[in-house]
Amino acid sequence: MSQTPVFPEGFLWGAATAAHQIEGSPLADGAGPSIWTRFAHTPGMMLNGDTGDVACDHYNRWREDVKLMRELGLTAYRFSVSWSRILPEGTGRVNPKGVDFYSRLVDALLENGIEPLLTLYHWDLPAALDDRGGWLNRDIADWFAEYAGVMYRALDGRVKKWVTLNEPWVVTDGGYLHGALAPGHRSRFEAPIASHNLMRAHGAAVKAYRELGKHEIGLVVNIEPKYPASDSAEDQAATRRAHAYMNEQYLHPALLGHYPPELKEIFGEAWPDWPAEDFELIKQKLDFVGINYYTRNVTRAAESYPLNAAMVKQPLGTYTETGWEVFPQGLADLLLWFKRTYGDLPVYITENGAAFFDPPTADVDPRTGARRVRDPLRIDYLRKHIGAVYDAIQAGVDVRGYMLWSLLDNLEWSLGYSKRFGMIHVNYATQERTPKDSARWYAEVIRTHGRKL
Ligand code: LGS
Repeated sequence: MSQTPVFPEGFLWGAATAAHQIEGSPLADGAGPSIWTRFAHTPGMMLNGDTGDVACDHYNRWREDVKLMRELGLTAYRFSVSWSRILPEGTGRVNPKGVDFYSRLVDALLENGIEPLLTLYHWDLPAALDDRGGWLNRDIADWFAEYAGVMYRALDGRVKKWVTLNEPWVVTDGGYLHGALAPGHRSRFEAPIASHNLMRAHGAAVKAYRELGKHEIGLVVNIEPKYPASDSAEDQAATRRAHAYMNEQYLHPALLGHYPPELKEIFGEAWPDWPAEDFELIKQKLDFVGINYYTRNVTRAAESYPLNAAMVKQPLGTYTETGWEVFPQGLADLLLWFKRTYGDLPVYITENGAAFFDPPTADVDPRTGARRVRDPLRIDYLRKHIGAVYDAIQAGVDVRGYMLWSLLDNLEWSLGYSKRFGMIHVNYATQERTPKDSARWYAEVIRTHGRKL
């Protein structure tokens, strides 16, 4: 990035969260349990035994949180709906109090000039549906479309940007292949089935949207560029597998109507021959794609399950507290790859951000008396990544917005509260919120529409 950036008019500046990570009160007002509530209460699954029972207490403090968003000048907010608040058993009976919670939230956002981006599925499947096979049951495409339809009827018009699934790759890789995330399965045979049903559910929800909704709908994927560690044939092949597995496994069927051939190579006999008509359901016209970007991956051949590839740590690299390399150029590379491969579809950066070790308590600025959390590494990370987004826009990629992960420090899934991604610090003992220096910096970026990066 060389000159003063001028972001496109209407470019959205936002922040992202997910229901289970911030709301707390998972069973309030008639909600049913989700697989994450169940998983978190299974001994040994969560770091430090943390659970989402309270989280950021956003379920009770959402008004305060919307006020904070307004103070920072956000023009968009990406959040997710918890399916089991809406349909406690996953299908059938609708719980009006669950719908009301999100309806009030959306009204408050609109009153404050903040555009809602609503994610229908950010990993918290109703436990009742897991009992019926969850993502392994083909019927889940209908279950998901039913739930989506309830939300479209309740909120379409007020919500104009809908997301079907957040990161199907993580749902499958973490939930069905490696087992570190709910529902905690570890099966090479289940993973392809879960993936395929996620995509069928995505297709069914988009189809239902075309009947019931009038605005925009898309899919959010987590993708990262894979660079070969050397030019050896083995490393090149390993990189190709890793790329197909993470970057093409979901975008290819959704946008091109077929899987990349490498998946058969990776899963072998566990990769079924799918019915051709499934791809008609999966490949629906999308209005945008959301990209979550955190890091890159330098890849070498290695014995590993199931990819036979490994990440090569960069001796000169900078790493975040979660051990992910800071590599802003990767975001620009990725966006250009996306355009080359899938064409000129509008893109939102639906997540980008980092966990760093922030000072544990907010200190007081002696000059102003205001509480402060100094997080210069996060500011540096954000500045460089927003700069990379700008570079991609200059190179012709149609990027329409940037959502910072995350608005608040929150429950980082099985890592519990140990990792803080927020631009707003949360004191979990008192629930006090303190905007970090990065939040003040981001507010200035928004105020100047990115001119002051
Ligand atoms: O909190 C999650 C964030 C944090 O980092 C959010 O709910 C998810 O949607 C998303 O997966 N999130 C996330 N992803 C970073 C994945 C980077 C993986 C790099 C692995 C390298 C060893």
